[in-house]
Amino acid sequence: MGKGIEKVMINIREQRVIVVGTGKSGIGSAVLLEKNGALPVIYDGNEKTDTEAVKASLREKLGHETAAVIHVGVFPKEITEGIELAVLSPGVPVDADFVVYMREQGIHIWGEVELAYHFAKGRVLAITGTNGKTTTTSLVGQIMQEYYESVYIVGNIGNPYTDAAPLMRGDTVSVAEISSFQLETIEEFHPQVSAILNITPDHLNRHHTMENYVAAKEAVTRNQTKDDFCILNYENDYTRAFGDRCPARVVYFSSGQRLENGLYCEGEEIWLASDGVSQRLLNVKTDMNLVGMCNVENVMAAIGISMSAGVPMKNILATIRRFVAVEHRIEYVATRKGVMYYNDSKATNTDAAIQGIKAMDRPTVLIGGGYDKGSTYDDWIHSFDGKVKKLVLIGQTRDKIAECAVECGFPRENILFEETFEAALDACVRESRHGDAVLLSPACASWGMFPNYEVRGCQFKDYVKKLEE
Ligand code: UMA
Repeated sequence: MGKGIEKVMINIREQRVIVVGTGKSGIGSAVLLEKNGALPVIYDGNEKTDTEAVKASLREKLGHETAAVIHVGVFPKEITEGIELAVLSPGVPVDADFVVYMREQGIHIWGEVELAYHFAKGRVLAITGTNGKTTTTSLVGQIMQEYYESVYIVGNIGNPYTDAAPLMRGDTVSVAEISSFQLETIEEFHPQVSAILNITPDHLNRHHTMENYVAAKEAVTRNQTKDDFCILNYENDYTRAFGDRCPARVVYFSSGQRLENGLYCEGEEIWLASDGVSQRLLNVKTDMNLVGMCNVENVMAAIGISMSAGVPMKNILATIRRFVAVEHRIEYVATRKGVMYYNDSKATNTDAAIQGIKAMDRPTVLIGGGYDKGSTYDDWIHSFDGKVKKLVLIGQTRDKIAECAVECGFPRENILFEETFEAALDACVRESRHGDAVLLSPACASWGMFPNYEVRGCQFKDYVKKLEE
């Protein structure tokens, strides 16, 4: 892996800089700007934004009152006067009217990641892809933390890059989960190692076309050179094809075939091949605590990233053996009376829930249902693949899912409707037998029954842990 890149510093001292959004990224950006002598002019389109709460967050992070000015509601065009730079939160569409207006005024538009990058030090490993980003980022983060001294895990994973940037040193390694939203507003962001895990249709309401979405993902490599690495999935059409155009050195991984060069999984083993000579690395059943082919891919990607970042293979493999699933993502909870319980509460949409059920290798009692986001469930039901012996439904979407399941050929008599989460869990215990799995992977948001998916997952785990051995 090459050295960290020398960056051209921008002069923001005593300059007014617009910050859009008052979520994590907006607060992080405003604090970083103010600490570096700029005067943030914060704008949030939500007229209900609690400006006092925003000021309190800024005060807490700055250690003194903020000098920032906050505007909410309709965009006040007059604030753009004399402004040269605006920093967008990732949730702000780049084609929003006020963003287009700012661009027309000659204002330079950066995302929060680009701003952080200008103040960050050391090397960056950037992980993107439609699915698997968080698990791969967490695993790579742990591998780096166990080998290097100064490591930050930042980005879409929930830790704004701007929060960590001022703490970084020349020898820092940043492991960054980067979304397509964040990649739309980068300019000089230059990871020494990047990874695109997979690309399947997602966020099309924001990006409008698949072409734009793919281009946003590929942008993670925009500033890379042949001194850098890019880890790509050989089994995904988009990422495989991108290998030919990628400006960095490509390391492929494959869950479907033997590669001449790269990482691949054959049977239960992961191998590393170099010019056709393969070295066995680990067994996916006995050396990993993660289940499912999606996680085998995440582990292969993590190996590719970590090797490229200079970590010796024996250290990489030792961390993989210790690593346990990210909480609420196909997380193994416990075995009770021969039944394995898995918490996949994070599966708040059908795509994620498909990964959850695919990861099961035994008859499964599945808990589904929750808040209605207007989703369709056919693809999820089809992915059951004969493994779901009982479907226990809860929440607002119960009837809609049941109707769809029956239309897709799932036997009506194997569907149970429950009023409460507790009743659903009781039903799972009743319906499962030695050798089965019970999986909470609802394909729906938790709202209506829980404040968030974390609470739903924790209640599931508490219940399971109290069951008799
Ligand atoms: N806002 C506007 N105008 C708009 C849109 C939003 O003013 O047109 C304001 C909102 O009123 C709100 C603020 O912007 O006050 C919210 O900004 P945000 O949506 O960018 O949210 P943050 O709290 O800054 O969190 C963001 C990421 N959110 C999104 O990309 C939507 C978080 O990823 C990320 O963890 C965080 O920065 C730190 O980097 C979340 C996410 O859902 C987990 N990501 C998507 C995903 O994973 O699928 C991409």
